[in-house]
Amino acid sequence: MNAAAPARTYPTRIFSGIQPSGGLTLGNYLGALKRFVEKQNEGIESIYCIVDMHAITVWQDPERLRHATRELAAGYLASGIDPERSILFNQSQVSAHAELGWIFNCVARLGWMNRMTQFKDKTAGKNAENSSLGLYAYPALMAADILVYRATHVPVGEDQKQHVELTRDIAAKFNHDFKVDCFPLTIPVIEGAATRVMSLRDGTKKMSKSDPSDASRINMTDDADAIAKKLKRAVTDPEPLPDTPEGLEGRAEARNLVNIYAALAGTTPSQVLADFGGKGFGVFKPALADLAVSVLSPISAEMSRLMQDPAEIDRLLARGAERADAIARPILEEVFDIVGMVRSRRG
Ligand code: AQP
Repeated sequence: MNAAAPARTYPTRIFSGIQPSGGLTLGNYLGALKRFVEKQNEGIESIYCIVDMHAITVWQDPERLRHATRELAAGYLASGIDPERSILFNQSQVSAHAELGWIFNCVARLGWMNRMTQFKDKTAGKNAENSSLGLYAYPALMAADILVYRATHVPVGEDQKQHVELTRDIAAKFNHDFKVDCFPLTIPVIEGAATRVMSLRDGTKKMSKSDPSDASRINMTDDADAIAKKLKRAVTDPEPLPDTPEGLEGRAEARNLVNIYAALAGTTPSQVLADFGGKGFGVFKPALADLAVSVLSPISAEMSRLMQDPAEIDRLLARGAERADAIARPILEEVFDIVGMVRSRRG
């Protein structure tokens, strides 16, 4: 292991995850789930995870966590993830994540972690000293989630870009320190019209499942009435919509609604403005509500159906975990060997 290892080729493999830290939002759907399904349907090997160990970096009621984990699994399935073509499981059932996570805690530098903006955002206005050590170390565990499968691509929303860049730094440092080519430099895949869906109450804040204001987000389980009401009350300005995206400059809330429309319709903001330019929000918001309901209602109906059989969801997750473990374990054993850990039990 001392000489520089020959360059390795890493087959294209996708990994991504979502935290069961509450119900799914439209942001999670457009920024993540919808795109996961597109990747799966392009035939790319895909591993999708319910990152329950990340969720507990902030307090979670155990019963709610169990429910949110199953509901998130239902959300993946209802959105179109096929548990045969993709691997779908919850993180805590594959212990290789935690094991590699510890090794990466020893690779990542404090200076790198101090620059993570999500930690700063999540502790803003609170006593950071009272945050869990897990919340601080979260990006190193996320690097392990990705690299324990040698994933080459991670579809994420804009907010996770910095964490994927840290994953690259950790991979590069590990490869360099041990003079090996063990991990790929994973690429964040941030694409589409809605890589950062904003709060309906404040166009400068990300739509988030843990925002205390339910009016700030559309939940995947909201009914048609709730969706229409939330969009009707969404903060906007009094001006009509412009004819081109350049006219959205300085109009964060208007831009957000146009982006949401474009992502839901599978079109571009330019096309949306070609159709709605010059019209006011009194016309645009009801059209957006109809579109959102037509996309989300079948998914939420399917989620409710799946949630009637939690044992079947648990069975699917266990099967997914077995398949994930079969990929992760040999990679982890290689890492232990590189690091110099004696593994006598392996015979
Ligand atoms: N508002 C968003 N716009 C676009 N993408 C988003 N994602 C989340 N919010 C938006 C993407 O969804 C995936 C899963 O995110 P997560 O649940 O692991 O954590 P998060 O990014 O911290 O999402 P939340 O909803 O804000 O959760 P809480 O409130 O628990 O922190 C990621 O790909 C993310 O980019």
